[in-house]
Formats: sequence, structure tokens, C-alpha cells
Amino acid sequence: MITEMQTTTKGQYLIDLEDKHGAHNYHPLPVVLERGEGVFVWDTDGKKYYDFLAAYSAVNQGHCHPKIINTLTEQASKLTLTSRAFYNNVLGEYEKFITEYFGYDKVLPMNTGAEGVETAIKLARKWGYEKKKVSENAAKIIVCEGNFHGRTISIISASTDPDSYGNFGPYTPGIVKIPYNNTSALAEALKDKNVVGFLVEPIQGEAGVNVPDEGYLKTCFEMCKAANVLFIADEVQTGIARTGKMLACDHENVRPDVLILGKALSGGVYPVSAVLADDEIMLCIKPGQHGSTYGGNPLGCKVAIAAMQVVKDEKLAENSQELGEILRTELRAIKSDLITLVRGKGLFNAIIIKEKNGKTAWDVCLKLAENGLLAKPTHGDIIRFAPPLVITKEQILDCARIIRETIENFK
Ligand code: IF1
Repeated sequence: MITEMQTTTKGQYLIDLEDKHGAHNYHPLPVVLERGEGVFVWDTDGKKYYDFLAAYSAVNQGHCHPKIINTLTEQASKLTLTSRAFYNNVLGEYEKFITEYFGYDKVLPMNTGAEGVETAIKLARKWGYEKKKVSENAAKIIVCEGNFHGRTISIISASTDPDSYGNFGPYTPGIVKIPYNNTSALAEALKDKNVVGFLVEPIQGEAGVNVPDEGYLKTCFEMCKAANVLFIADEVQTGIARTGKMLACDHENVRPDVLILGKALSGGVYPVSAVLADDEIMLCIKPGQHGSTYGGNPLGCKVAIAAMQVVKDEKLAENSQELGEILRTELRAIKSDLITLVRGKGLFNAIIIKEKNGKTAWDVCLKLAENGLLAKPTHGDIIRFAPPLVITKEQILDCARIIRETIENFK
């Protein structure tokens, strides 16, 4: 009989350390991880799990990919950080690699996804004042309800989730919120000539893998073009092959004016984010007007080149597309009133759980962990399923079996 998730003394000791010495800004599942390899992670007891969260799509290439780790260790003993006060022998190579990889004139290298989003907002505002001739301090950015773009003050100023913005005011002005997946709401908002950018997740991750209608992105892009407004795609979570294409925007052949990448850009090995745009936009930022201590550091750049090469060499987008179809078919075949919806694209999926006998998605995740699969709920009733994209067909079927057995035996 599967009992409640138990953590042993060593695991509990480590949990207690975090509780005593760390901020309480997370509520993790009671699992203490010690090792990761490919699609698997092991806890401090040596219990093995399939990782079905992949660090929120940061380890698309699998945990500790040898080619990325070897690159990290080799560069780490040569040169890790120069600051941008000087040139280094890696950044230019990386900038050429990544701009050719995604087809843009320029890249502005940062570290976290939030920094990438903040950079994109600054870039859009700068472009708005200097190219669109919006009057000073009047620039507006349109965002969507249900968004998640990070945790900084300006980004949570765009949030509609009280957990993200509550008691963090006063908020950054110049942000207009409209419903997601609603082109008439965008049309209305675009009437304001002070709008400089539309910031959108091609699929809303934190909102629970909220996939918009087919054609939504294309229509939004065309409306922005007609209104001389930058279409800014936050692909921090949906990018890097997660949804079955290199970028989620590729499903609709949309080329964002500003593209934001993070997470799996470095394969979960080192914080690397990037903002890509063409010269007309990117060159609005002049020397000394933006930057970061670690942005574009040689270690992160080498890691990102290796991580992105793995995505191509191992055809992770194709694998994500094929195995995502199989996973959704298996999940939809589960006979249980516990699952009210299965949705996703590629290996970016979620199920919506109907509360049963007071049990929630959290309790289902505890049982999944006991059965050897790690996932975490979002917004109470949604469980995201996003394994590393290196997963095999045999493994995805094994995971589908674990999920099915857990759901069918759930009390
Ligand atoms: C947390 C969520 C996911 C992102 C998108 C930018 C960022 C994120 C679309 C910022 C980051 C992370 C943050 C992490 C948990 C995770 C998350 F639950 F918070 F919302 F993935 F859905 N754009 N998402 O998803 O990137 O600064 O974190 O590098 O804050 O709890 P970051």
C-alpha cells in the first residue's frame, strides 16, 4: 500500500536546514534531489524518478548532458568572467552563432529570463521614443491576463496573479492588460498610439499550458505590424524545442520583432538569457545604456553554444513533436473522472484535475512522486507534464503508465 510521501532522516535534515536558514518563498514537494542524468533524477535515498518538470523547461537537453558539462568544465578552467569592460574571445563567436541560429541581426546577452523580459521592455520603450516618436514617458506595453514573465517589479506590475503582485506596489506604469487569446481586445488596445510593444507568451506556461486558438499569434503579429507596434515573444519557457518546433512561434510562422530566450538556452547548466532583434530596433540602445555584470560572460556563452548544438544534433524539436502526440493520446485514454482536460503542444503539456474527496493536484503529485515520477501542480488544479526532450518513446510510454496507474488507483 502506497503511504504518504515519506522523507528519511537525511532528506528531512536537509529540508529542515532550508526551513531554518532559507527564505520561505517556495513550497517544494517533499523530495530532496541529489543527482540528475538525462530524464532521471535521484533523491538522497537513491530513489529514482522521471523528471516531468525539467526545471520548468530549463533542462530540455536532459540533466547533466555530457557535451554541455564537458564544455562547462573546460571553459571554467580557462576564463569565466571578464565583464564587458573588455572584449573576450568567446562572446563574438557566441553572438554570431546565436543570431544565425535564430535569424536575427543582433543579440543582447543577459542571464535570467526576467532580465531578458526587462531588457525587451526597455528596448521597446527606447524604440518607441526614438523611432516611433512616442512622447516622453508615454510609452505603453500591452500584456495578457494570466501571464508569467518573471518576478521583478516591472514584470509583476504586468501580472494579474495576486501571488505575483500582492503587496509589492507601487507598480510600474505604462502597462495595459488585455485578455489572452482575444484578438478583438488587442485591436482595441492597439488604437492607443502610445503603444510600443505587445509582450506575449506563445503558450502561457504558469497559467497551466494555456494554448491559444490556431492563428492567434499570426493575427496578433499582423495587427501589431499594422499598428507599428513591436511583437515581443517571451519564449523563455516555450522556446528551445519544448513545443515541437524550435520556437512556439514557428507553429504559425511568426517571426517576432523581439525574441526573448532563457532557461534551456544553456541546458540548465548556467543562467543564460538572450534578447534577439534586428538592427533597426536593437541599435536604439547605445553604449552605456544597458548591461549586466555577467551578461555575455565567456563561460555562459560556451555553455549556450554547446546546449543549442545538442538541440539540433539530437533533433529535440522533432522528438518533442512526436512524443508529445503519444503522451497526449495516452493521457486522454485514462478512464477517470479525476482528469477533466488534457492539453499541450509537443512535450509541453498539462492535465486539469477535478478535486476528489478533498484531494487536490498536490496530492496526486505526491502519489506520482511515490510512484517514481516528479511533477508539480500550478494554480491548484493543474499538473504540468514537461519532461526533458531527450526522453525516448519507451520512457514516455512508461511514464504514461505511471500516470495512468496513479490516477486509476487514486483514493
Ligand atoms: C519561479 C513559474 C514557470 C517564464 C517565462 C520569464 C520567466 C519565466 C514564460 C522568468 C520563469 C519560472 C520561474 C520560477 C518558476 C517558473 C515558472 F511557475 F514561475 F511561472 F516556468 F512557469 N518568462 N519561469 O516561465 O525567467 O527569471 O526565472 O529565469 O519564479 O517560481 P527567470
